[in-house]
Amino acid sequence: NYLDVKDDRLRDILSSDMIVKTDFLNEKEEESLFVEVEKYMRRLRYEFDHWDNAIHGYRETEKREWNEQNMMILERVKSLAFTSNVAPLAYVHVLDIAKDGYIKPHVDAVRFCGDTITGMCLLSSCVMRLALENDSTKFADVYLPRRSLYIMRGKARYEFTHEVLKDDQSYFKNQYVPRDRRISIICRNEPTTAQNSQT
Ligand code: AKG
Repeated sequence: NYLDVKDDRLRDILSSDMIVKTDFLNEKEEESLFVEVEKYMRRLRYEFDHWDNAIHGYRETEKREWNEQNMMILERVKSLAFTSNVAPLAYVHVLDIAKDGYIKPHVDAVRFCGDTITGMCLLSSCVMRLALENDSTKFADVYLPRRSLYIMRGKARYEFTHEVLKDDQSYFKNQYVPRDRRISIICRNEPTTAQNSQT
């Protein structure tokens, strides 16, 4: 199982709102996505030095056009992840974090993104920690193997912060999960007006 959580209430929430599909991509598909994004990514420098950023050691882009094979993979992601009738955003977020990069706890802004965040994990496995935003002592660790897809929605998306652990903290059920360069290809949907009117 990909979820490590002690609290029963958190387990209930996250078993429906944080789903991981192991081996969502096969090796050829991973390579095909990698080749297309690497053409652009390798020209960028990793950013390390902004202390107030949620992400350290990263480079990123938003991508709208994909080759035919990769478009088919993205269609598979969207039809699996976006069950509500909220339209997916046209731009896909490509995030490349270095071996020593990491993502600090944050909740994605409700102004820019709807109830579902779904990401394919390329090149490296990692541990994602989801903690209750109003009580960070309550958290769950999620194992995201290389080539998996996660679907984070509803309460997991709105009420929990998410982070990707640094290499020296990268443990799942006491097992070290080595961090390497990792690329995530993330689809989000349109913000919902109901969420926006609360802010
Ligand atoms: C974000 O872009 O807000 C993330 O936390 C990215 C998560 C990931 O790399 O899968």
